Amino acid sequence: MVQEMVFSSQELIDLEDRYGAHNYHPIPVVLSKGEGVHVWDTEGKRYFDFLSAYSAVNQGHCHPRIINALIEQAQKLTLTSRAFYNDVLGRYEQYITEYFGYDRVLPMNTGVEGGETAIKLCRKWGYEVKGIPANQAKIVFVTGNFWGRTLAAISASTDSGSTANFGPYMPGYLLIPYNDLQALEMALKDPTVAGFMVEPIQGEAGVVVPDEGYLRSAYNLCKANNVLFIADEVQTGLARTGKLLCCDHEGFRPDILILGKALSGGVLPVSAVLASDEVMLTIRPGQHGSTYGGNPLACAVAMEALEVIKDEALAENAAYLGKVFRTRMQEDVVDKTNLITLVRGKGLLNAIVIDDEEEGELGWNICLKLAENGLLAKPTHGNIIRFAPPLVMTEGQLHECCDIIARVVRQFD
Ligand code: IF1
Repeated sequence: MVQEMVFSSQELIDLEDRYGAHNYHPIPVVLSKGEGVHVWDTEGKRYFDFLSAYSAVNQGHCHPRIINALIEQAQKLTLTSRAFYNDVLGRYEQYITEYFGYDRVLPMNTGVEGGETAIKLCRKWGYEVKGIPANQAKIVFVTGNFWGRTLAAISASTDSGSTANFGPYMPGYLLIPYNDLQALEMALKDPTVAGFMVEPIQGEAGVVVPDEGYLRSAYNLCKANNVLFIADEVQTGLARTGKLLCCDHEGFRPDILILGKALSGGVLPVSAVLASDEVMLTIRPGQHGSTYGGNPLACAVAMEALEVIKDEALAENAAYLGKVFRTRMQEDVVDKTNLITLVRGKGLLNAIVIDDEEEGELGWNICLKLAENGLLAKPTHGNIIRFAPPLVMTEGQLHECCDIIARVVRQFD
């Protein structure tokens, strides 16, 4: 065995800078180990992970049951392609469709592939079931949406950082304001609209929570206009907001449900699109797919990741600890400093908004200081810091983290 070379954090950062694309600007911390709510850097410093890989490790880093499922399947069969059947996919398809209450699932890999698949399904349904004239199907999106980095995804984006100099863009998209039912009602009058795709809470936009009842009313408007409601629960799903799905807070089932991230507990990319027979069976053999979509390894890992969510009551824990977190932030940060204007979120998907009009370095500098104090978070849009720990956190750990956040923010006040 080659003697493993020991690199310092700085040497590892320099390697990425020299040889990697510069498509990220990470917080300067180099991680080498993760377990539960903690991660460790190469110098052995321990941190609370308050980003959870953007809600991909809801079950905590390297959950033993999920890792064991990975190892067990990895020693048997990892990938067959869909040219042949295998002995895991069918069991997984039954398991996940019964778990969420849908007729069928189309397995993919990344969240954005889930979004692309949902749009293709919706368009196909629009032409073949709703009867929209060829190539005229439209999808309604809301401003501030984020569902990935592909050309179809950025074509819906209203963020210049995501769109500039990547044109031309995908046609057939309508954009309306988030949390605006009148605008949606107007848009749905267009008979060529096939679907409305929305995040129940906008993650990238800065944990933007719509008014109570918005989602349910939007769903009702879609039903009234024979339009499919597509829920992008890639970030809000899988117990993150205190319910299994964020849409569960308003008691309706999306026509098309997109899942990703924590579907694999942060072990490998697994996404899924769930829908009814009427929608799903509009795609026939050879009309969609992916080399790794539904591979045995992903299916085995995803089943265990979903079991863990139920067995460890992660939704209930997220609901309870979310209330504790927002109360602590309100009392110890918002009410005690002039710096933070508000805390918002649902379950353990929260954010604090900094009163920093020039959207400058304040969010970044606070996150650097949080890292020094053993808590990892990253700002979005400069003045918003998202806080999303793994859902396995205990109340004691959460209070310890709130103490760190309050102490650090007060230093900047
Ligand atoms: C990055 C953001 C979060 C998502 C929703 C689909 C996808 C995402 C609601 C696509 C992905 C990731 C992408 C990642 C950082 C992270 C992110 F800041 F970019 F926007 F979470 F808010 N729908 N979000 O949030 O899933 O293809 O990535 O598996 O691009 O830096 P993916």
